[in-house]
Amino acid sequence: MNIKNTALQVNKQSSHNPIIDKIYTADPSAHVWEDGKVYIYASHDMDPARGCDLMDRYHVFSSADMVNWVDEGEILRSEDVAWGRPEGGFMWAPDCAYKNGTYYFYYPHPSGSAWNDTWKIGVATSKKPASEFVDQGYVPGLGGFALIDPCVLVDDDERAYMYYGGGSRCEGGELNDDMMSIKGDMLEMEGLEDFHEAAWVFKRQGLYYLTYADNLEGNNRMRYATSDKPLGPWTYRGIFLEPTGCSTTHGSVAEFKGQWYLFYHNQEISNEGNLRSVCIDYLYFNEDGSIQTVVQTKEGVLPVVHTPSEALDLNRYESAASSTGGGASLETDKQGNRFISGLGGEGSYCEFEHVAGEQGGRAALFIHYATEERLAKLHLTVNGSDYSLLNVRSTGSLSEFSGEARITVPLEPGHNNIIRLSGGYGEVRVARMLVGMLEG
Ligand code: FUB
Repeated sequence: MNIKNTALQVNKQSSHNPIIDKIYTADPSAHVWEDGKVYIYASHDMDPARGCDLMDRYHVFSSADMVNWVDEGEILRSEDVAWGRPEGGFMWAPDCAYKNGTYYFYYPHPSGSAWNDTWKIGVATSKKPASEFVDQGYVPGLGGFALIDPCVLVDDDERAYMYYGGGSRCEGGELNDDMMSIKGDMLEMEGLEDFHEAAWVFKRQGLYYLTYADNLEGNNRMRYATSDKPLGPWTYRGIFLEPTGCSTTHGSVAEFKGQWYLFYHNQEISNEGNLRSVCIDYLYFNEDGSIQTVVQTKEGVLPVVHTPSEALDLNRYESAASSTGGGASLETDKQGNRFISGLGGEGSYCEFEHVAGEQGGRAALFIHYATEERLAKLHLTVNGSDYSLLNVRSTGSLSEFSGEARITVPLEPGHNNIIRLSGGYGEVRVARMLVGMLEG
């Protein structure tokens, strides 16, 4: 069953915490999908609450700027789950993953009346991020006591890993390509200190982070550990979220347009531990990759400013440079933002391969750059054809990526267009290229 209940909150200065105040939400799992928006998959604390039994009717929330959030409506309820416990309820902390054109929504739910001994991880799928989910059953071979809080990481090489855990035990394992069954066995995650529940795994600069709730009586905190492998062993790194005032804590970490955020919940609105509300605050890393303690605020976060290109109603996507040469190279700054430097020397270049041209036709390119030169240039070729010299103007510094060069070029149908930017006309750094197909 899909029930659409769209409510848009507009024009706020900052997001304010809690960010969702129309219904009670908890356990936020945040992801940035290919449409450039950030989505929150949350638990729904049904009001009035009775313990955590009645949690049901998952909603998804989306935002293009981190401040204005759209309730995309309900996506799944316990009545839709044919294998679920007859009494319903107990739709606990979910997550969502995207692979090969399908969104996989993972949720913990008991299959029997003895709820805490019959947990399973259900999977619902859709071709859309926030609607039309259909339950596909549960992950076979897994189940039982405290098997809650699934989280799925799709790694850069497209291999996917599932983690879950409650009752002080956290396990992880690789998913098969079907995203609904486990390859081999689940393994206990080694090296975590005081794990309670709420596992969340993300990757930054090649390092895997596993965050989780600890066991502090009545006031769980969030801790984390890191590893250079997706399934550990893990090195414990510390506490990064102090108590929120709520007996449970559960969060996710995501990067949106170059800034990292913590999504978590508190009980600020209701003052009841089972009527919780999702919040967002900034999350910062130290140079050694450790996470600074998150400052919990009432103000929340500021809107992410749209560039002129994003204001255009285009079906845009970001294309990453796949190769560099002639002295140009791919670099990462202290905030983890990637850019291409060394485009000053003659013969230097960066190339974007596999650029999608959809059915073929005109495409607007938005090249985001930084330069100190008053008037530098980049040489553009498309599919081997000499196309244009692009003028780029000073942004004041080589770390100020506020420059945007827009040009429209023809692309071939399919996914094999090659766009090359060559230097030799003044030092320019390129942060990213956005591509939007134009009609007509
Ligand atoms: O929301 C129900 C449960 O409370 C979650 O599964 C836990 O992580 C805790 O937040």
